Amino acid sequence: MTKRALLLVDIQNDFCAGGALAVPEGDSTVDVANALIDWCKTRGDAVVASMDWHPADHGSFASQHNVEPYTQGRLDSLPQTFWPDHCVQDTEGAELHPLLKHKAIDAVFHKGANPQIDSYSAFFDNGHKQKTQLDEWLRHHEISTLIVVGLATDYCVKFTVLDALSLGYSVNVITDGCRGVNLNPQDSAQAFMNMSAAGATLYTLADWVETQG
Ligand code: VGL
Ligand code: ZN
Repeated sequence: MTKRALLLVDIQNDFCAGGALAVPEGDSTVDVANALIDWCKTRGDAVVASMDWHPADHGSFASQHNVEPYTQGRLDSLPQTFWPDHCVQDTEGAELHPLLKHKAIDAVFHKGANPQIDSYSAFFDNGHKQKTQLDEWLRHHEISTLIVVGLATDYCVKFTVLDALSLGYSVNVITDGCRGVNLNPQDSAQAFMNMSAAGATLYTLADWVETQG
């Protein structure tokens, strides 16, 4: 039996309504995530979460470069979108959404703590220089299949899914449990296509529940 985990990507206040980097309809990921938490807990699957977790002077913040949010630049010699200050460690904006069933979460993995580099993926920083503990935790628990939902489709969900696939996980993305920033209107659709082309299987929640029993 291959063991499975639900991975909740960055379902944090700052990516939801009223947050510093509010993703359109970001809150609507919470009901889908909670339904999957119940579904997974019933079946003995693990539930893990990533959290964007920046120091106040993080290099991805436009405020650190005196530029407007959402402009493009470079950080650690990589192309970088400069964001509004968001998910600052130990602030309310960095907390998990209050309606998310967070008591069900077995382990949380923080990312983005190094001020010099951004970290969209829950597995690696954007330069693939440093790894979080997520891969080791999943291996330790003999988990090889992931169910992924969260924020944002076109950044942290996409890069988490692509890294998971390259690490050898079987990855299922629940599309209605994800929402994107969409700096360009097609970014989320493009991201889902990239994930699918790389080997992820896309489901709606209804499809998942129907086909996986
Ligand atoms: C994210 C932009 C900046 C995300 C994190 O969670 O998708 N996006 N930091
Ligand atoms: Zn961030």
